[in-house]
Amino acid sequence: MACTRPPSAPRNAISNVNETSVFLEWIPPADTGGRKDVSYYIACKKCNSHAGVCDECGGHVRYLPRQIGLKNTSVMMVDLLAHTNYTFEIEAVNGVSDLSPGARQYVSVNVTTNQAAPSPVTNVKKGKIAKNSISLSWQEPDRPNGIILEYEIKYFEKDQETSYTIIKSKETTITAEGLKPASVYVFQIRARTAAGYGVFSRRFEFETIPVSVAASSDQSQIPIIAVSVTVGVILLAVVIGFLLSGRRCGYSKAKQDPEEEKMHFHNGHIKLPGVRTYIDPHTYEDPNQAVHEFAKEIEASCITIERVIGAGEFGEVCSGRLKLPGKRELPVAIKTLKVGYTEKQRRDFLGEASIMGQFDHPNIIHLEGVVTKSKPVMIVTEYMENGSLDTFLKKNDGQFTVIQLVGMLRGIAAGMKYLSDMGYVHRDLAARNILINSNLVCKVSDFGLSRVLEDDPEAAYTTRGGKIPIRWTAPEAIAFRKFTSASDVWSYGIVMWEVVSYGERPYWEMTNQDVIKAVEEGYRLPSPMDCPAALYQLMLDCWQKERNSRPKFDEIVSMLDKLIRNPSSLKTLVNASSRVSNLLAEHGSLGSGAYRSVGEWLEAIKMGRYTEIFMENGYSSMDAVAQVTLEDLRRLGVTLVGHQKKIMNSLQEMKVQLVNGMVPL
Ligand code: ACK
Repeated sequence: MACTRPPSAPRNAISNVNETSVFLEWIPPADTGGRKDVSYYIACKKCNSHAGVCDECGGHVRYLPRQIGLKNTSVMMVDLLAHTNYTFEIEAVNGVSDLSPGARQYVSVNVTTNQAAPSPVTNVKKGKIAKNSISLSWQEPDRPNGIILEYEIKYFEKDQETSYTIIKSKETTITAEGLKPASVYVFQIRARTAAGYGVFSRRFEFETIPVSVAASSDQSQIPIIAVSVTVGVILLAVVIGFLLSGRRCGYSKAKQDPEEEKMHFHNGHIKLPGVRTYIDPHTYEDPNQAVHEFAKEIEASCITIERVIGAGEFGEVCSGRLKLPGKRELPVAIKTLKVGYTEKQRRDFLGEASIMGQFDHPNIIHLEGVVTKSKPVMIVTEYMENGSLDTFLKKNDGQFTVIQLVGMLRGIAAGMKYLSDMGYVHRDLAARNILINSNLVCKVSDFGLSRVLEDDPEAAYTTRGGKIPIRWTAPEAIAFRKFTSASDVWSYGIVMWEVVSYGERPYWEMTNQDVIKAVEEGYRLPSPMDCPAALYQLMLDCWQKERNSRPKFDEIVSMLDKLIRNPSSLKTLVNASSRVSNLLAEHGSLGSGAYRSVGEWLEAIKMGRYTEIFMENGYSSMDAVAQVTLEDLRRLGVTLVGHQKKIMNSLQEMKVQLVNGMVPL
């Protein structure tokens, strides 16, 4: 038998970061070393981007399914640190690798993890316990994964879980008051960062002391019997009040720390309002006050403008650098307000900063601050290297794996979940309003009030006078301006379609009126080419007519997380021949359409080179062409993906127009 050798390095490794998890995928080495026992080993290094040094990751990182001896060409690393640079080296090894003196053959991938929710609080201690109160203290979670904004403490009487109380606190101590004497209470604590809540801690049980002990331990001079009578009377009054009001649980006005908010729940019927709610800057009498409440004033001398990157409604958008005293220099995007603005324009321009400044989430564009004390007035945000998502995808048509596309969609959904939790309705969610950075992290941008729609070239006036980006907007928002998080979910479905079709224009060149009509009649966009069935189903769910039946953003995030964790679930693609069927409830005939012959049609889309092949294979009429599937195209020798797309999309477009009676003559 010939000598064998170690394999070459794995190829085309790609990564997908989800908070503090990283998914890696690669393809096998070109050379297996003449052996069949190739497996993979993952080396993990944690790198300091400033010092340029890397250390081994240590034992806290978990590898799914394993770190050594991987047979599959993918792996997931979980429990990484947040906001940290990692280098993963994927090495292919076989039975003779250990015997070889040669250098290791690996491919390396650099990633930066995102902010994540904190790990659970593990260490909770009881403090002072009285008959009606329990004090607790705890330590910050082992992995805060960011700045802890607050803690949520949930407690209830043991075995009475359906009636619980929630206290919020910025401190690591609280006192729960208004408790029953001699009763066991169960406490659970969780921490929140900008990335959301971590999971609750395990249950900690503490018991209030009985009245008699409390009385003696307080060295009260009042006889125990008197205390008991008083307690009895109070309890009786409480019970009567309780029966009269017909309520079993209500808002408690227990004495509390001003930092704490406290709410009672019963059977989950009282909804916890958003942890923080978005405040409409319009509610401020003086808009300047709103800006300075939510945005930091930056000295113009800290900003260096480098180049113009685009044009906004109010002036140029530039890239540049921000160097605040004592901080690292940052690349930033700078939106400027052009000279000669009116007071209303200034207010509307800065309105966006007043909104953006209220948000703090890894998938929402981050506001660094504003310049209002000198001219030009500027809004400074983090810099997103790859610009707007729609342009970026068009430029990189077909270049990403499905997992990467789902990663982008997951980010957008997480940002939207955050906004909907804050009570903010975006109204103009579209790929053109998403920015993407060099790590392919997508962030929702373009915030505003009426302005948002005024400066969107896609927005059109409706018969009722509003300006709406029709193709992205839910029917109820178009018809009677019912803009809600559910209408944002509809728009999210359109963004999913834009992403999977690499920036294709929704409904192609159909007119707005035809889009409204088709959607009203129950037609929906067909699946993009090569779209996983699970993703198209999610799009259709987002486009349910009944808005309450659409999924919520948290459900969308969980669904996408599941797909990312189980990539094989993305392997089933929408059947090519059924792609257009839901737009084509009643098939018309393409024969009566815009083109008189197959040749004319193929010439029109610059695919004339295939005319002969089509004719020779029986696709000699437009009606026959209507049945062509992607598999047929491949069989006919149309192997270039770009050509396949051109032909399939043109067919779809003709069918869509047909459905709406809009075939151009
Ligand atoms: O597609 P683009 O390059 O990305 O062109 C538009 C242009 O400015 C006008 O909006 C780009 N842009 C806007 N905000 C940012 C940002 N924070 N980082 C990078 N580019 C941005 C956008």
